[in-house]
Amino acid sequence: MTKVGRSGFRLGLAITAAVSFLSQAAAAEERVVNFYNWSNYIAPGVLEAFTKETGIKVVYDTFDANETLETRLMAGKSGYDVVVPTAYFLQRQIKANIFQKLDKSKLPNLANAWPMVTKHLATYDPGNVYAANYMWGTTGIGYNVAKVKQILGPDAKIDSWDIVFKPENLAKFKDCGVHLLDSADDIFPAALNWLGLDPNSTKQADLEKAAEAVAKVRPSVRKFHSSEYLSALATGEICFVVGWSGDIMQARARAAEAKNSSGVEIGYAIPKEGAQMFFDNLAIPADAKNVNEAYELINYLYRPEVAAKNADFLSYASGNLASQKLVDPKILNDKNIYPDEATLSKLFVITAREPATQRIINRLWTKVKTGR
Ligand code: N2P
Repeated sequence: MTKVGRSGFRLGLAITAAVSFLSQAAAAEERVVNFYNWSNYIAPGVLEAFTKETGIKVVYDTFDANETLETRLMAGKSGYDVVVPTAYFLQRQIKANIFQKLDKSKLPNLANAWPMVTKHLATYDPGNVYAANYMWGTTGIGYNVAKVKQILGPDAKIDSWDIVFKPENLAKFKDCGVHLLDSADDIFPAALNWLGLDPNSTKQADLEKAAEAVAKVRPSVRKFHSSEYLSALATGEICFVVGWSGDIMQARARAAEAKNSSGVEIGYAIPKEGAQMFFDNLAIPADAKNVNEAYELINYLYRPEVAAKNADFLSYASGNLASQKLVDPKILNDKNIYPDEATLSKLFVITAREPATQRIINRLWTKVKTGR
């Protein structure tokens, strides 16, 4: 009994060893890329098609705030191979040495990049050494068309930040539901711009005025959040948001698809006083383990047909110029997605903040949100 038991045990060990050897061999062969991207920021099917073609498995994870990404990257050993920081975060992250220089010989499809965008990005990443633009967009106002008509009258137009920052205006939307991005770097510049101050201001007194403007409308805000508003707008659960262009237009598309059931129509406005234009970019962390796979993924995302698929589905402009001939004309001709010259002249960009300024911004933001 003991004998049999012992040999059975030995056999068991031998099998376990063999199985573990085989699975290690398989693991050594399996190619993986860990991709950490914004939520609602890739067209369905893109990553699956990449895996099918290359055999590289994509471990996909999402975030909805630059601060979340930055905390993980700064802590080191994030485990990510491709990440998507917004340009004004990228700028200081480059200084903190958390990215590797891109080997452009491994990214032939960067020849498709849009020079207008590459030039903008160079103000954050001189020489475009560390990053390639993925998508870009604006921070504006999303609204439920029927609710706006019902509340403000049939001829009402949403075209000014007055609707957000005059407390008596935003209060009208309180009951049907208001969300604001949980992003100080989007909301404070909008408030500064509305106040007639420099949206890029780093003066404490200016930032305090912006915080005060947001604090005054806070009683009308149901939630500060940066991804939930997409479906909440589409289903009619909320009627008003300060959010990102493409997310709001994805809500519009989703509501239109569900037309018979929800009947929700969504509008997006770039206010006449101006709005922020942001650039989100593909970069490889310095300590990435799967660097070749990261290059393959970035190069794949830069194929014109892949970039066009993303622009079509996401309603964000792609940093890929060659993709434009493949983008749905409805998307390409939508000035809220691909702004024309007149719209572009109203847009502003923000630059990286010094740590001291960022600390002030973060403190004011927490205070505004919590009311303390
Ligand atoms: C995608 C939002 C990306 C824009 N959901 C934020 N930079």
